[in-house]
Amino acid sequence: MTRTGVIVAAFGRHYEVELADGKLATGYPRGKKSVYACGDEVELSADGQLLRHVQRRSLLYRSDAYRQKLIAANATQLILVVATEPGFSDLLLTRALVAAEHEGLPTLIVLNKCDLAPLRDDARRRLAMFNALGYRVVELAARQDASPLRPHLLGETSVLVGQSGMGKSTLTNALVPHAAAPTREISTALDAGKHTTTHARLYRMTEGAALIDSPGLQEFGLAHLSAEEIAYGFPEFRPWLGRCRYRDCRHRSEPDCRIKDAVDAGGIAARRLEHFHQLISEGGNGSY
Ligand SMILES: Nc1nc2c(ncn2[C@@H]2O[C@H](COP(=O)(O)OP(=O)(O)OP(=O)(O)O)[C@@H](O)[C@H]2O)c(=O)[nH]1
Ligand SMILES: [Mg+2]
Ligand SMILES: [Zn+2]
Repeated sequence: MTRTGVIVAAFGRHYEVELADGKLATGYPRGKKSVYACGDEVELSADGQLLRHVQRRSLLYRSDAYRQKLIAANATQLILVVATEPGFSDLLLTRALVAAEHEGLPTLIVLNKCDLAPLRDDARRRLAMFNALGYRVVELAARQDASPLRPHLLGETSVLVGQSGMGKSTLTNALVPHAAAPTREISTALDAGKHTTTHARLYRMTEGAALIDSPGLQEFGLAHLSAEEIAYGFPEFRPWLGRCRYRDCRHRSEPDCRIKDAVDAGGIAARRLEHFHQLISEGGNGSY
């Protein structure tokens, strides 16, 4: 007899599955290569073999030329977590935003550790570019009070993504009673050369909401996206796409480039165009 459930923890070779009756079961993929992610709705056999996953509403993943790394399935919202310290990469934010745009996932940015006031203004300045694009930014200090985020979680399955040490698990513990997600001081985390959170886990919240905590990441490859898809992942580029003189314009130094015009006119941040060039120069995105 087959059973259905939701993957609430993804360890790679095995999975924790929450069955329809609320009980937990262990699920094993059939092949060596696993195609399942935290958040997947699955069917499994009586002995725990994962048979298939139901069609996904969304799949957030990253990839390089060789493989894909699934982050979460069926999330309805991406929450990118950055902090006043350690410093964060704005290029990584752009990467994750492009992946989310491609999946049609709304994104919210959390600026954590706002108790470290001297560093807050600099972080705010670096986030202003994203805020101006319409991405919401919520400021908080997870160690003191996570409530500014609560209204944004209602009815959503939110996945927390960000570099190691930004406070994703601290935030999870503040929002989910009894979550007990492990957290660690940054220095010791770096000494160990490892991220504190080693696998994604889904936590149920009240009122149908869920929160997925995921391991910190340094890379967010987009080899699965074509150059056109990457360009479309920059919402501020969209009005201009297809309107440059050359159909294959890379928006570098070509004449009559609408994107460059928009940068000159102040409608597109030069930094975002730099990010775009970085992303399409990485290969795996087809010709452009
Ligand atoms: N000052 C301050 N420190 C915080 C805050 N939130 C988290 N931290 C600290 O930041 C460190 C890293 O927190 P974690 O929650 O483990 O970070 P993470 O993003 O889950 O890291 P990975 O699991 O490695 O991806 C811990 O020492 C936390 O106590 C905050 O609001 N203010
Ligand atoms: Mg963590
Ligand atoms: Zn152009």
